[in-house]
Amino acid sequence: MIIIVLLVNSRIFAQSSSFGDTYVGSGAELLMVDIEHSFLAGSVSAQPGIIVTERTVPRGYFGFVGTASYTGVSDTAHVDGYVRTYMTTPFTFPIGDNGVYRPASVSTSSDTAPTDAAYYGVNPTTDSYPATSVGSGVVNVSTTEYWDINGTTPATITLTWNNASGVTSLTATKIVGWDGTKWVEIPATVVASSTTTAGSITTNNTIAPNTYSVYSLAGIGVLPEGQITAKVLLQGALNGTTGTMTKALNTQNLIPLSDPYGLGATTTSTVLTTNEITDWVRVELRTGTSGATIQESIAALVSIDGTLHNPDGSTPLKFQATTGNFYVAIRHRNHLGVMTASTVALSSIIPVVDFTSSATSTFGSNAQAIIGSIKALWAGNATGLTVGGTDNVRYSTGDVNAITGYLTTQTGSVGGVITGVYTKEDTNLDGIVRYSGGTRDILPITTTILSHPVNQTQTFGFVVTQSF
Ligand SMILES: [Ca+2]
Ligand SMILES: [Ca+2]
Ligand SMILES: [Ca+2]
Repeated sequence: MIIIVLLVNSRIFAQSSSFGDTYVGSGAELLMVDIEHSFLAGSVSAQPGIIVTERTVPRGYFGFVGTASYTGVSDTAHVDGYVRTYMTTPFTFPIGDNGVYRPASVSTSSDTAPTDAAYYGVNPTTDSYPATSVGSGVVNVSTTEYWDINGTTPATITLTWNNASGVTSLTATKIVGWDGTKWVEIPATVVASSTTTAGSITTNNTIAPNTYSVYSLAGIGVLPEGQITAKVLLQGALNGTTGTMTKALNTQNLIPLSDPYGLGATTTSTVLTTNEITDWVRVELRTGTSGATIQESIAALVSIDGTLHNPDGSTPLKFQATTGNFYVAIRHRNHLGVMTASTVALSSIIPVVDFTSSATSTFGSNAQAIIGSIKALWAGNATGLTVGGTDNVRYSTGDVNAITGYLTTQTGSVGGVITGVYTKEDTNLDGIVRYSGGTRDILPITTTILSHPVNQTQTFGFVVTQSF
């Protein structure tokens, strides 16, 4: 049953001179009962375009009753003022201000206890809701907008944002309500399809709209964690034909669950399996002349296609640093590292650092091996990563000796074979260290030395040095 609310002191001023001139005056209510109002074409008693209702108490309202609905809402066609819903079904208030459509929604309302809402495209501080008066955990209340939502019927409340709202971090964005003296957080969850330029957030629980005077967004302008989408391939593990890397260490359960660089990162076997991880790598943010100063280092996991994952399997990579310009270096325990040619800006726009692509400029010359159309870190650094130094791959008195020495120590003979190990002397990352045979670990060393573009004469004495 539909209860039609009495229009007390009903004074509807429907001016017809131009698009958007319907005005619902003080104390009046223009009701849409069981009809669909077209904001583009108008309806029986309302002009198309923007409908203005009186915002000052006693207010005017544009009401929706029964099965009423609307179409054609936009920045140039909505209600500039108060909209009221009498419906139990979820309702999005077609409201805006200053030529901008900025809806809010409630999950339910009621014939006998309707809910109304208006959008104010102004700094709440100027309307006596100071953005700087905040409760625990609330930062950066919006200084550009708020919503007045009123009623006693409990409902979940959804607020929206657009590119003018200043949202920079989805995780930082909150719904806040003015409790009479300050803005307090109302537990809410960002709707999954949201981006920083268009999105919405819904309270986790139902709430009587009258609980708070007005509602707004907080966490506006908060920078997200610094994030980088990154990719790198390891030549020693790479199949040049398929362009993907082996995950032999993974399938043999040889990859340690704590990172081998001592950075305190841990992962799980599930993450390693699910993401087809080849190995751990070390990612550095560097500053200073030639990126000589390491500002931050994290351990990451590289999957067989080169994609870097956080230790929990997620992407993009997350850093403590949230803003700033950094050289990005990716290093590995037995490959030569690579670094960007110039600094990369950490910001709300997540940069992409793809070291597998020849389009990505790298620091120094011949920074990586070129295999067909892709690039990969130079393999063969069996002596291992020197964090504070510059590593190289050299034949004698170097990386070959590291392998022969390891085998001699472990097996008593250079000709011995060790299986099931996770060690820097395993240059092709197959979990085996051996000196001879088709999968011998000497091979990546000689490949790096003999294929280096500067080593035209292909001498074994040539030393390949990390390019930064
Ligand atoms: Ca209110
Ligand atoms: Ca070396
Ligand atoms: Ca090996």
